[in-house]
Amino acid sequence: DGTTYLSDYRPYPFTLDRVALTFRLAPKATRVMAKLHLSPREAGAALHLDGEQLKLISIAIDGQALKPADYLLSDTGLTVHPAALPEGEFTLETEVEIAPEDNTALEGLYMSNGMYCTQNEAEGFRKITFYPDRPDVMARFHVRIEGDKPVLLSNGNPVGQGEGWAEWDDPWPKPCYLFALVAGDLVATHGTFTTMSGRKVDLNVWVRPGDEDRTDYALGAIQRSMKWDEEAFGREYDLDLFNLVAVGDFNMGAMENKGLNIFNSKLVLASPETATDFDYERIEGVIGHEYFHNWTGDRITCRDWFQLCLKEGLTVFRDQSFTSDMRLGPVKRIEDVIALRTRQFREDAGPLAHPPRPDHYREINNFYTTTVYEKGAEVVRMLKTLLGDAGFRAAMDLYFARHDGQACTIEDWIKVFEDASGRDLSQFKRWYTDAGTPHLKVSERFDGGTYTLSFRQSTRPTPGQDTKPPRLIPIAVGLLGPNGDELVPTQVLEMTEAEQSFRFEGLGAKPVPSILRGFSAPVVLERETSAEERAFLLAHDSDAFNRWEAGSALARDTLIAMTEGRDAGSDYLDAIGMLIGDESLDPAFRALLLRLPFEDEIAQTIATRGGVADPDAIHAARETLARDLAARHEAALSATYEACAVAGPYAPDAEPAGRRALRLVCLKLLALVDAGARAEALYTAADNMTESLGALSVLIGLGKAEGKLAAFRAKWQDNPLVIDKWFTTQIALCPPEEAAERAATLAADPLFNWKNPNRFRALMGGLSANHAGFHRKDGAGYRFYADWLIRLDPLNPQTAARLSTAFETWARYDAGRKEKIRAELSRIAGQPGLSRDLSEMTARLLG
Ligand code: B3K
Ligand code: ZN
Repeated sequence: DGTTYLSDYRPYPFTLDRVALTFRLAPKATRVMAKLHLSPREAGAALHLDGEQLKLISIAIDGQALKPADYLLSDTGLTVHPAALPEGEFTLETEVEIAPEDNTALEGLYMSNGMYCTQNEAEGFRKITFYPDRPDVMARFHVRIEGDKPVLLSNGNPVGQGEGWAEWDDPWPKPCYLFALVAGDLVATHGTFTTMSGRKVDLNVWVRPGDEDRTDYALGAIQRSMKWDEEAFGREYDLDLFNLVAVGDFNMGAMENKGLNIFNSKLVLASPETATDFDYERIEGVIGHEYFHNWTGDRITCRDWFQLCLKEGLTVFRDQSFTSDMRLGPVKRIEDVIALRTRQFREDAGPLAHPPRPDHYREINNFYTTTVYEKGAEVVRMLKTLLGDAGFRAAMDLYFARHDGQACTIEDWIKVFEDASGRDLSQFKRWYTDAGTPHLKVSERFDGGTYTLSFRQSTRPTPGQDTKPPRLIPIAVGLLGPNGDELVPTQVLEMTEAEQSFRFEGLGAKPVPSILRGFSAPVVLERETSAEERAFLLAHDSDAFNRWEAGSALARDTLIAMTEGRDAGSDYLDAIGMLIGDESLDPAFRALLLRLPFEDEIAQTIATRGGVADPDAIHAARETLARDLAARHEAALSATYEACAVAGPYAPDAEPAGRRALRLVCLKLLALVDAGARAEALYTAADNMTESLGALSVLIGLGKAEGKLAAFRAKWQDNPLVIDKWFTTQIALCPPEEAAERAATLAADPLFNWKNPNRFRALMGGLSANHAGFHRKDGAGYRFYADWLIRLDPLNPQTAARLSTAFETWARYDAGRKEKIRAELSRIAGQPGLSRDLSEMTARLLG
């Protein structure tokens, strides 16, 4: 049925050490000439090359044209019969024709605003030429580009250029998914970086003319990434040139092609007037991520796509560490855990659950998931926790030394950590092979000076995995005394059994435990605990993560009690009050404390505890709690709002960004008592997008933004990235009952260029982010969303499939909503000619 299995892996029977490619560019008929230097690794093997949607013009071996009987051509590739192959080394030359302009899927070679560009991961290269399109075939590429564009780029070093042509040579062997070509009318912002061994590297950020005034931040982020990777991992850049290109049509965030990173323009272009603090932080993080892939991805790549988390989990871990060092570490950790829980725990709890290393797929693009990326990063973080900083660094050094230039597996990776530490990590490996989020139930006993913490771990069944053996869980624990002092500083308990107890001796009084400090393992902690204890930890815990966690657990429990009509008490409101104006706490940290849990997160928690999530009740509870919070603490919120104003010109650094974040949280709450007066004033006064969009968002929530939205549209209509925000924000934050209609109105707006992935995501993502709006009882949200997935699928299956994950939570809701979601999924599944991408997704979603 077209399923690929990990267990079917076989090495490629040929080696391919050199490739020469010539591109003769034309929008409707690009010619690609490929010369592959091959030699057999086993006698008598047929030569199979992947290829899709290619028009074969010619094919020859060692200069001799092949006869039709020598090979077989199919929809998915080309196979040369063993009898037509020479015995030793040989060259295979093909010429094919492709039509970049008709490539709406944006995989392979396509066009964006008149510019040629490529996206080959995972399997796009087979849409460019006949080739063994698999990551374990690594070759040196020489590329000639002919075309009437002023800038012609590929990987590696430029080795010649003239009017209408350029040649590039990449000295580093690489799999074809890292091949890139860009040709267009582009301008560069130039910079340099001197590496730790004193080599000068030229840096270019390439953008469309007119965008060059928004590139400085990206250039600085490249320089900071290069420096950081030298300091934190001892990794030096390995070419004399590093090019980065921004494109407007891109299916995802960015791509780590060797020496030629290609980015979605929203992750490059930034100016104070057009980008928010959040955008700046993401730009720096993603630029870091792609740059760090140069070692973890490019120099050491994956043997096959099942090993994807080998490069992605590790590289996310690296970019998180980078951001943590560039900004506020504890705040970054909390943000990452919020994202993990809202996205990955949700995936792990639903029909799409899969291990960080899956063992089968139909369409690999459907496995670029939060489990592979973010959970993959958590698994690396746990290795670091288990080995300690020095042990981790030693293991990483061994990984680079042992596997440079290779295509590796998770087994290779684990072996490195075993060899570096002398430990047996076979139980730990289950984190890679088993799906689902472990639940950790905690109980405690205090008895004659001995304090005992007992844990029970269990993981619910996930699709295809019914039983889950216990995992090795690192549990970082500290104990606090009754006055809030740290009695026992953080230590890492290693849980290996299904049930296990740990004792702490010689304590004078019953301590208060701070468990899972820094979120030391991606698990759901279940602990019967009192609101008093949470408030105590919120006031005293020395671990910033657990401090925040105590506050957010209080908010969560309060909200859940409210949705169930139980008396929620005032513990949360009492506890949070003292912290609002506490100058000893970072503003960014206070902003996180004051931000109520997302509605989707509350729904997830309710479902995890066995309840049925009611989106309307959740929305109402959150509104009510916000109102109560504002009314109760108006004075402190107002004082903090004033105190956090940032003077002087805008800077995107962590410190002023944290103040703005706190200020905007206060603004949002204050709007519930001042009817939006402060938001009106801030919107008028703001000189940066963070504050304008923040103020506008508040007014949208109050239903008082119509005039401003129209003016905003008129002002920014020529800036696609700002217009994307305009689409998303008004749908995501408008009153839920209006969301579906608003989405429909905006879908008819001439600015809704739905073939552009950013714009499509802006609208659909806005709708799915409006939890109660998307899950409107009558199903209007579901219907609208499904209609558009059906419409997009024939053009861009990858993006359609990706967005179908909005439906993964259907099991949380009442029978009526469940049925409506399932009906939409079945309707999508029944479309004639549905893509492999979307049909795999609907099949898995329906279970
Ligand atoms: N490696 C790319 C993702 C490719 C996604 C293909 N569907 C970007 C990244 O993770 O850095
Ligand atoms: Zn990546």
